Amino acid sequence: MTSSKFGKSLVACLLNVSEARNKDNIERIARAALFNIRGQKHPDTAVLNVFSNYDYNRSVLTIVSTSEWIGKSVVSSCVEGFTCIDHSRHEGVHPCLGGIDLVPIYPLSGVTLEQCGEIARGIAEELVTQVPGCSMFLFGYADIAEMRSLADKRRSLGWFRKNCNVDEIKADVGMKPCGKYGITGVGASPYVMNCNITLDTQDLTSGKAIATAIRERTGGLKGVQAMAFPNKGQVEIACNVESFRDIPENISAADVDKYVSYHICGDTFSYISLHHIEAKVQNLAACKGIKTTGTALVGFTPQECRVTAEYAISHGIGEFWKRRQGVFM
Ligand SMILES: *[C@@H]1O[C@H](CO)[C@@H](O)[C@H](O)[C@H]1NC(C)=O
Ligand SMILES: *[C@@H]1O[C@H](CO)[C@@H](O)[C@H](O)[C@H]1NC(C)=O
Ligand SMILES: CC(=O)N[C@H]1CO[C@H](CO)[C@@H](O)[C@@H]1O
Repeated sequence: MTSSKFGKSLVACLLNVSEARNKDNIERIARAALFNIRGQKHPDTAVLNVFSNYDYNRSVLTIVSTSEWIGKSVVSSCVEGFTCIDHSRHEGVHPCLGGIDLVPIYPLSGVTLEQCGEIARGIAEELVTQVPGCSMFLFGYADIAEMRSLADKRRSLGWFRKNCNVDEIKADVGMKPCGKYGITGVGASPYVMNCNITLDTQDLTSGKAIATAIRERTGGLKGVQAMAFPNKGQVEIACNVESFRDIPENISAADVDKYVSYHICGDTFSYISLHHIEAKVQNLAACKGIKTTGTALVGFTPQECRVTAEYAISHGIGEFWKRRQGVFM
């Protein structure tokens, strides 16, 4: 389970919490990844990035650690989150089902997807023990029985619906969901990037048509999920860009440069390049007479995440996110 250069296996968790407007709470959740309740430091853990979106009332924390420590760090953050977030009071335009909405575990180096699945299941079990009343659904490599993807699970649970009733959901781990905690998705998969492209329009209908055109499920780009949201008087196409294990073998020469590849533990992973997604959205928007005003990567590409994790951990910079603030977004 070790990678040659850095000497330690590395795992990332892009923790999605349904809070952004209360900055103190976000700070507490981020710091909880780094220290246990007695204030002792978790070794080999860093929080690389904290991204809060005020309108969505949602934040994404990039927590990285070794496969040995990631579980403890993530559980510690989630316990803090469950304490300070009351999901029954949630307000925000982004869909969500839980105060801690999503706990995805991604391999960065020296660790397999199956091992990440075990880590994710361990986190789910530990959380329902430490926080009685919270509930989890499992996805990807943590969902050993069915291996259903996050998007699939979310659709079947009604995540995309407005005012979905969590009381009707049956949890995979823990009790029937309650209002204060909602239900949390815990799972493992190849790395997923979040990026968003802003359209210079207030026309949400056009935005939705563009999102449909690039979404894999409706015939668009491989590994891409997309939704359109109103944001600050414009429309934003928010995308999840999944890495996948294999590039289709019959891919044409013209399409090869649309993919970016990287290697972990003998596996090759690929994802559609952000430039390609951006160009595609620009084309579709231009046909409707709409300009795009920018593309933002929320967090890191998988390769950047690994290199940054190695740097932060080997230099003992747990609060790396504080150095980053204002630099990227
Ligand atoms: C943001 O969401 C949290 C719970 O998810 C809620 O407690 C809080 O009141 C919301 N903030 C605002 C200002 O609506
Ligand atoms: C590649 O093969 C798959 C299945 O074998 C097929 O669905 C797809 O259309 C093919 N793609 C190209 C570009 O030929
Ligand atoms: C969903 C999301 O993270 N939206 C962000 C997209 O990028 C702009 C900056 O270009 C942010 O303001 C949004 O919050």
